[in-house]
Formats: sequence, structure tokens, C-alpha cells
Amino acid sequence: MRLLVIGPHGVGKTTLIRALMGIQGKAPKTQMIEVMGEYIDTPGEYLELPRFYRALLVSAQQADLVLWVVAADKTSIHLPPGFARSFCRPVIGVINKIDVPGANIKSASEALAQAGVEEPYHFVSAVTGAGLNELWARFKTFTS
Ligand SMILES: Nc1nc2c(ncn2[C@@H]2O[C@H](COP(=O)(O)OP(=O)(O)O)[C@@H](O)[C@H]2O)c(=O)[nH]1
Ligand SMILES: [Mg+2]
Repeated sequence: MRLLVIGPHGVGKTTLIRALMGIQGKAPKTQMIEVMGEYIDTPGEYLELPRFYRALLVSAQQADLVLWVVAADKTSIHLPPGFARSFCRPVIGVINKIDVPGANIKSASEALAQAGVEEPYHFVSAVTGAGLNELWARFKTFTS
């Protein structure tokens, strides 16, 4: 199964992929679309600059699932409204960094909903590993 991982910069996409793959250590900044095992990692700019949207939509065609990642430690998360509905693959909403003190799960959930990502969402920490087993279990529901 191949998963396209998208989301604003700094939300922990690369760290999450590494955690799911069992790789330790700090993630380098993602400069371009990069294949890591079953994952297609993307730079945050691709979701922040409309001229890159097409690259994400095309990349989704190479994937079975799209993981849309946001972070619970951001107070204002700006995402393109309804954009999740443009993808030709199912989009799973992931809220990362739930370990950060004062994490705001509610506003992160609202941001995902506004972007057109459908519930249920996954609440995870790429650093502590919280929620990753449930995320795995969700992936499995798509591989039959
Ligand atoms: N506390 C905390 N920090 C995280 C988590 N995931 C990523 N980070 C940190 O957030 C920063 C950005 O991570 P990165 O994976 O490069 O984000 P990306 O731009 O979305 O790929 C790094 O300093 C990570 O160590 C998490 O779950 N909890
Ligand atoms: Mg990255």
C-alpha cells in the first residue's frame, strides 16, 4: 500500500513517517516530493501555495490513501477550504503533536473539517508513539 502524506510545514509529517517506519532520530527538512518506503512525503509548501496543488493531486494518483496531517499545537491553521474533496483517493485526517502541553485538539479538528477531511480523525504523537497502532489498524481497513 502506498500513502501520500500531506500537511502544512512543521506539523510533523516526516517525523510521523519515520515513526511509522521505525526510524529513530530527527527528520531533515523535506525539500521535494520524496518516496520513503510505502510513503510519499511532501513539503508543506505544496499545501500552502496554490500553484503546487496540482502536484499533490497528481501524486495522489500514485497512492492508495492520502494522510492529511495537522498539528495540535498550532493556534491558527490555515488550510484550503474543501480541498480534501478534490483527491481521487480516500483522505485520512491525522492530528499530530498531541503530546505538546496545551495541545488544542478541537481547533485542529475544526481545521480538518473545514478542509473537507471527513471524520474519524486520528490523534497521534510521532514523538511518543501515541495513537500509531490505531492509525495502522485504520490503514488495514483499506487493504482488502
Ligand atoms: N512534540 C512533538 N514534536 C513533534 C512531533 N512530530 C514532529 N515534531 C517536531 O516538529 C518539527 C517538525 O517536524 P517535521 O517532521 O520536520 O515536520 P514536517 O515539515 O511536517 O515534515 C520537528 O522539530 C519535530 O521534531 C510530535 O508528535 N510531538
Ligand atoms: Mg517534512
